[in-house]
Amino acid sequence: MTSIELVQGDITTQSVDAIVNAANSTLLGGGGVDGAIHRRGGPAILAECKQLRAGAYARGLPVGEAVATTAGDLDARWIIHTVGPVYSHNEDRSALLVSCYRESLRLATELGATTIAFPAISTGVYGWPMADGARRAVDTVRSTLPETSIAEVRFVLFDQRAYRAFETALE
Ligand code: AR6
Repeated sequence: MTSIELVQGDITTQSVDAIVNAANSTLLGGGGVDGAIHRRGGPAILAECKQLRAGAYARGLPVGEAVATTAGDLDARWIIHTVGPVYSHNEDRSALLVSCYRESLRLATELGATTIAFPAISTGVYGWPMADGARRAVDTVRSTLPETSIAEVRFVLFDQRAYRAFETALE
């Protein structure tokens, strides 16, 4: 049995195997979820991100892809960094947003994770409309879950508006 849970709060306080970070291609930190994860997770996460940039990801992590590091001081085993698309009014980038969720779940399965927490990727700094972002997140997780090792997916929504959007998407 798998379950999809909704929680309103800060993703950095969650106890799960994998916490997904709404990162940017540089992997070197930023605001929002990314800033909070590096702040609370401590310097070990950034150190590993820098190693990735010095090796396989010299040109950065492409949009829609995912990569894992230690979770540092957070109550998780891994951070899965994924880069959402910046919302565009004249180009449909939704396949990239879907890819973030799918690739994160695939990587989590490869790592052996059974619980994972997602933020609402791209719906902050990257400007994706919340209702649409929520629907794509829920639909993608639902359709991908059977191919994974994951028993619980937790969407951690920062405010009530985001929580309600995911609630509606789940119905
Ligand atoms: N816990 C859970 N959700 C949060 C938290 C938190 N601690 N903080 C913000 N949110 P964003 P993006 C919500 O901007 O849109 C960074 O600078 C927030 O309200 O974190 O993918 C990166 O480095 C919103 O609904 O990610 C990139 O440059 C959602 O999480 C860029 O932002 C995502 O907001 C990525 O932008």
